Amino acid sequence: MPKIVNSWNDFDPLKHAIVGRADMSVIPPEEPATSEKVPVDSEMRGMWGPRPTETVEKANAQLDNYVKVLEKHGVKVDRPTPLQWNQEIKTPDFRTESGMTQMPPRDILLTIGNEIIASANSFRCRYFEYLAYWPLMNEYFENDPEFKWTQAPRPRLTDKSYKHNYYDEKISLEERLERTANKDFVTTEVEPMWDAADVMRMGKDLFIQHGLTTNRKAMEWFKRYYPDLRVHSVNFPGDPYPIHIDATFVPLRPGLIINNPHRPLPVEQRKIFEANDWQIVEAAKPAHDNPPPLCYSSVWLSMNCLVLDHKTVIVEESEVYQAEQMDKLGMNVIPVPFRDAYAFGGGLHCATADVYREGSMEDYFP
Ligand code: DAV
Repeated sequence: MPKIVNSWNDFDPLKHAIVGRADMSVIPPEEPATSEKVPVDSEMRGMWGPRPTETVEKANAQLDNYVKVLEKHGVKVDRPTPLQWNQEIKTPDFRTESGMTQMPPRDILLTIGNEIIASANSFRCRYFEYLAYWPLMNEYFENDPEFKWTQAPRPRLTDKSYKHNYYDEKISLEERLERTANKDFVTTEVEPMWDAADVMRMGKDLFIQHGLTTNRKAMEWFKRYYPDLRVHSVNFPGDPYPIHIDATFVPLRPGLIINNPHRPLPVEQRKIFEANDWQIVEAAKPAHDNPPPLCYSSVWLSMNCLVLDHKTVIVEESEVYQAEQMDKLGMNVIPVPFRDAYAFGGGLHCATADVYREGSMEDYFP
């Protein structure tokens, strides 16, 4: 039987991926984790409910087009099975009014070698999001005898998992940045919590962002679960809402990373890259001053690109500065329109999860 699942990084030749769907997406009500995340001046504060049908249709049209582009470039694409998210989510420990989406598989599924781990997300509304991927996981399980189908320990997400009154409408941007610098986030350390999009895979090394969606106990969990890998906790003090590493620190090929200039990796944490002759380049500025309507993410989705191989990258069509920089860095750029999908959970990288990339576990930082 064939090997279906294999991926050790974000740049080796991509052959098989999952692309999300926007169907039945809901703007979730505030909860201890998300109220901390929605910026005070965001139009989304206090608003929740099913996303307007027209926006879902537009997002799906761009997602479907993205799938066609990937297929044209030799990538097999699978899609999740949407669930009705506009219903109460309830466990013995908490209840919340609704779920969210199955648009960004990158937040939920972490592929490491022949294993796909479903994450331990800190948002209550995302508690059952993994179910949208279970039909695919089962299919891989039935057809690839080496595939390891894994679920990380489920967090309980009781009130003890969050700091209360952490957030207060009056808090200034300076205070937020100070908290980020002090690694003081809304989540507590009572249990491991992590989003898969906080993990940057680099062969033998995992660089994991400590921020609003991933805590220190998660780092400890990764260390024990993968004793043969090296786990590095990274943080980006310039980001007042540090959530997910893929609009902040994005590898393009072995030896080259683009870094959000507003969120530079601290000097101390650069050493491992410098010692191994990796280049960290400041990413080009975004082409837009604001994210599209009803979008959680920042304009830095400009750098949330999908690398198809060491020379080829997909960049959002309107992100002309990022495309130009990629070109200068020696990458062939494939432009794909995607802004209508941003509001559903992110950009071109967020919207995918790796199933198969060529290559094996390399040690890039010996
Ligand atoms: O800059 O808003 C978005 C990352 C989504 N996965 C940002 C981070």
